[in-house]
Amino acid sequence: MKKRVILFSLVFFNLLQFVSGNDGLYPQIINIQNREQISLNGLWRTIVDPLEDGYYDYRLEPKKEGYFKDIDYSNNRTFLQEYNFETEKTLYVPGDWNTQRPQLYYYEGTVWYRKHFDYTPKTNKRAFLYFGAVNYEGIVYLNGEKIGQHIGGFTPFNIEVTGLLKQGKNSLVVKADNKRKAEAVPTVNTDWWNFGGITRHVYLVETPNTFIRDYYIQLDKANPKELFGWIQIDGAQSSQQVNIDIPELKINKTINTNAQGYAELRIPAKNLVLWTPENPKLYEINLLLNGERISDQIGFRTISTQGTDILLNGKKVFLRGVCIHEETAGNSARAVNESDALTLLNWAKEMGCNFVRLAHYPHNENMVRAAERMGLMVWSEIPVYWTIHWNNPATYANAESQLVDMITRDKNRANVVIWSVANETPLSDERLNFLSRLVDKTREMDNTRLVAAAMEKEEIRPGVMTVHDPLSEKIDLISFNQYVGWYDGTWEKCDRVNWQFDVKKPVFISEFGGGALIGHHGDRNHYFTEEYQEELYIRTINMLERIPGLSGTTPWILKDFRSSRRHVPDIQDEFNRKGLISDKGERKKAFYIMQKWYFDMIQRSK
Ligand code: GCB
Repeated sequence: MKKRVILFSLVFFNLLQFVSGNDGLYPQIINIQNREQISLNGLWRTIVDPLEDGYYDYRLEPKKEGYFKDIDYSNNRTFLQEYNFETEKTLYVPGDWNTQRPQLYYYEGTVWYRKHFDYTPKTNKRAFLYFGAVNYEGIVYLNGEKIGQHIGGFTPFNIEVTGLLKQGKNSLVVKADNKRKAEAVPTVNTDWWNFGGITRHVYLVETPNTFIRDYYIQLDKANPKELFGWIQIDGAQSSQQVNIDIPELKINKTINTNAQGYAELRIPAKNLVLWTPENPKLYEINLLLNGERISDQIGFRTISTQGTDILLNGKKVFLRGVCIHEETAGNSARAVNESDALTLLNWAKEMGCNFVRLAHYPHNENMVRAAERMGLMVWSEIPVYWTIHWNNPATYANAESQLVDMITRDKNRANVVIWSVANETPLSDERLNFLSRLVDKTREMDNTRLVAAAMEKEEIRPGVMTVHDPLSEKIDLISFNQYVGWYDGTWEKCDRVNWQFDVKKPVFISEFGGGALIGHHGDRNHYFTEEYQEELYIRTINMLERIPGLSGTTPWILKDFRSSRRHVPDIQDEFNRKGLISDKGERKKAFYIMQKWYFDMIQRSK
């Protein structure tokens, strides 16, 4: 990259931050788990503040003083203090507040979180606060001063705090606010629970003054015998040497960064074992700068399309998938840990999957990394969901900033094969313009993967379905959601429907299915019985097998999940019941239908 381009990207980063509502953030530092870090997870004191009172304390001058000052007057009996973190209730971080405290189950608004921690500033070290995610808006205060603000509930952010941390006790306050807003991404209406809080891990990360902040190491699609990419170091005033070491491949190469800390790399790689679902091979990669090492596990593969086929490493592959929300098995809270990820992903494996659609927002890094080790390919998505404000430049900047953060975090993961820019967005010129810009941005950042969106189907004549969406010209798949037999007729309609497509691209059904309450048995014509759902899956699969160019499917959805639009008492009880597995982990009858279909496919391909 030339100097001008680098300057442009920095200006662009700041501009994007500003328009999207972000403030004070530092460009993302990737691979956080393999850096020196101090955990700030655990119990935080919390003040629930529906009236947004905490912005100022009326007893103090100037008026801008507020809860974030974290002042403790409890020893001063003559001062009337109307808040006190010290004696407040706690919430666990990472986690949502809705499932931790019954009074907060429906709460949408502000909670002030406070953590004290000890620190000893070190010379020759820089320090950054890292938040895996705060839903939806996080405003961060250190020792009483605002240091940053982030918008978007599912992407990481960091703030440099070198020189701001004190010797001894430090006070960290986060105002987490999950109020829904019309112009936000997502907008006010979704079909998942609006879990609030500091929902992902928080760390204090220490780095050398000059450190490797970001890197991209992939297999070249055009020449799969070569690794290519770049390294971005941070804090250097002059050119530096970075050593790349991949012991198993006997690769050891030193490259020089330019004055902006950037270096491109291109390395021939012989005898590479490619990453596949059957053999999810990862290589240890060590990057060395001034004796400091950062390590990662990276796999290499290519993903492409040819006509109506999807090719993994040049070979046709059918994406046997399932959609997943980021919710724990058992109590349906926001999933955060690796063990949560392993339970969900093992269920997907049990069903015969080689692929998961992580709906409808970027899931936590544990999920993507665990899937990579288990041989599950991933569709990763931003929450551009249903009808958002297509004409609002701030809404666009917000969506783009979430996209950029998602790609930045996960661009080295071999299993991520599809970036998705949207879900079920009704057609209009403004929407096409908005989504096309997101597609272009995706390709500009990463041209090694496929780009998709979950589009919508159309019935052009009775029984003839297609997708007539100009977006299908821009993206790599004809990917769409369809609910024939649930929202569109009953299951017998599946027998009468045929599909045709004008565009010759791989067809991918990103959602289908219907609801059933576990243990609710009865006539297969009755909604919400396991028998209805089972019959719907049998008929849907017959219909899918008649689709020309079908290259993958992700039924909706692996597990029942919380949704405040699902009100039928004793059936839904605020759960979307389209899970193939109940919220308590019991397999429904339809689970075994999908499992058989996928395992038969595996057998046939042998
Ligand atoms: C959809 C949405 C998904 C919903 C699902 C449903 O089309 O993409 O978020 O949960 O339908 O159950 O209605």
